[in-house]
Amino acid sequence: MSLSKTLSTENIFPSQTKEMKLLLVGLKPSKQRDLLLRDLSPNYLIKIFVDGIELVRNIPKFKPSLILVESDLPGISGFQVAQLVKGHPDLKEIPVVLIISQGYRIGEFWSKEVGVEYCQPKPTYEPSMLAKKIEKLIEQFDEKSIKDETWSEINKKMSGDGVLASLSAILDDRLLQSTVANRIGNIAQNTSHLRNLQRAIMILLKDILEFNSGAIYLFKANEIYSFVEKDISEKDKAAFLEDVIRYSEIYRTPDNQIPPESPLEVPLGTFPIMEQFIERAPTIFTVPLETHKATLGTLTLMTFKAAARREYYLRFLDIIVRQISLVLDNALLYQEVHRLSTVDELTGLPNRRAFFDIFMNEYIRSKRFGLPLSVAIIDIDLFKQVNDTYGHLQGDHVLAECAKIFSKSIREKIDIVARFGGEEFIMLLPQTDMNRSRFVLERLRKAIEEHHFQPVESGNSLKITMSMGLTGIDGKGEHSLDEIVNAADKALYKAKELGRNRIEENPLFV
Ligand code: GH3
Ligand code: MG
Ligand code: MG
Repeated sequence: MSLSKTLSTENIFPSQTKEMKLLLVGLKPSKQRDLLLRDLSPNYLIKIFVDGIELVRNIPKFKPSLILVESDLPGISGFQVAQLVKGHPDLKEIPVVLIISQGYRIGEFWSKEVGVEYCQPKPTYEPSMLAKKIEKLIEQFDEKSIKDETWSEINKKMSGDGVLASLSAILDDRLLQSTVANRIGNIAQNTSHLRNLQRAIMILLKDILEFNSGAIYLFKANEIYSFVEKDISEKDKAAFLEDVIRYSEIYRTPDNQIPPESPLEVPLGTFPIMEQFIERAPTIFTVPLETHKATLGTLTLMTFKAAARREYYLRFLDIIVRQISLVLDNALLYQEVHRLSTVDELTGLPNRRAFFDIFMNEYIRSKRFGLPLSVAIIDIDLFKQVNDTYGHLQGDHVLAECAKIFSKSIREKIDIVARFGGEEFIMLLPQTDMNRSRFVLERLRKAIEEHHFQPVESGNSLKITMSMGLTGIDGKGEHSLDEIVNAADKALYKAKELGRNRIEENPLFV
């Protein structure tokens, strides 16, 4: 380091002009500045500006290797200088060092947000240390990363009022981003239900962008949630969904492989017709919904507007997809946790807890409308022998297969079969009297009796039977849920006593 006391910004080694790197400095006069520049001037060309706008305008002219500014500058502040540089796709690699005049904590926070490489508090920074840090940053920066033709383009944009126009565009983006983030945050706070969340997101998007159809495709759920305009024909809608799938494929990663079946389409609703478009040539935008862990799926918007402003849509989508991904990821997680707490893992049937929730609702309904309701407990006969003979794994397999047979034989969305524990199942038949229930159970008993359960490994298939205890209420008396379950259990006990593979009844009315 030179001990030279010169503070000249002129080159003191004329022979090295060509190789010397240049610093743009926006620091107001002070003793510290003089000390800092004394350390730097032997090795670098230094151009000083005391006005932020002037400094930015001169970036393309001097092609600096580093920009050193203080936050409190006339024209535009050092923060804004930093935002302009760091928010510019071609300039953002140029290192920026910020000297913060006041409020260092918040200043440091903003510096990091903006992407400033290094910041120091004005009152206390150590000039020689800062000089060393600056040298290091300059060393790391590769000037060749910005091409000559890029510089001349930047020059055009930054002349005249270009600086302020660029700055206000950046600030507008930031404001829009945080406003939309805030709105999405509010939506997420009000609902964790996936479908409601997606509907709210679509409505918000519709407030901001013009589009005719929109879809959120979640890979894991294998569902497409779509919102279409009222006058969109079935044919156009089908074509749109096809496009959603086609364009989404490129965003699939190995951990969300192409599912065997096509995704389920869940309509979220319709938009009112905004405009009658004459030209029906759609523009489609598909962007990935990503978190740091994975690609959750995609967001697709389709617009019939002939002159869809591509740049505008893409920039806007880029701004908001992160927030959307974040809240969807949370909702998916919530849904999964909820599912795990209500579903029996082995059989995929509702567990005991989930069963009692449904049972309670159905009981209340039965009482209110005076409707019958039946409950049956179903127990595999001599299941211990299955485990003992074929192993526990085979036992598990039989349980899972039983669940499939049950699900096939009951009335979908009306009757409920749950795993009650071990090798016991419980069935709820709402609005069903015992005559009808007996018929359903008998059919089930037969189906099980006739079924050949496949071996997990090799060997012969095996057969099992089931005993069932049935009870029912007529919706007129007063019962507790436990009382109803106990009545069914008693009937089951009787069925076992009387030789198994049979149905016994124990109604709770006369
Ligand atoms: P019964 O006809 O009197 O019901 O005879 P059982 O052998 O079925 O009845 P028991 O209560 O003596 O035995 C039930 C067996 O079910 C014992 C237990 O190992 C087995 N079991 C319970 N849950 C599971 C499970 O999740 N997987 C497997 N493989 N076996 C289970
Ligand atoms: Mg049992
Ligand atoms: Mg048993």
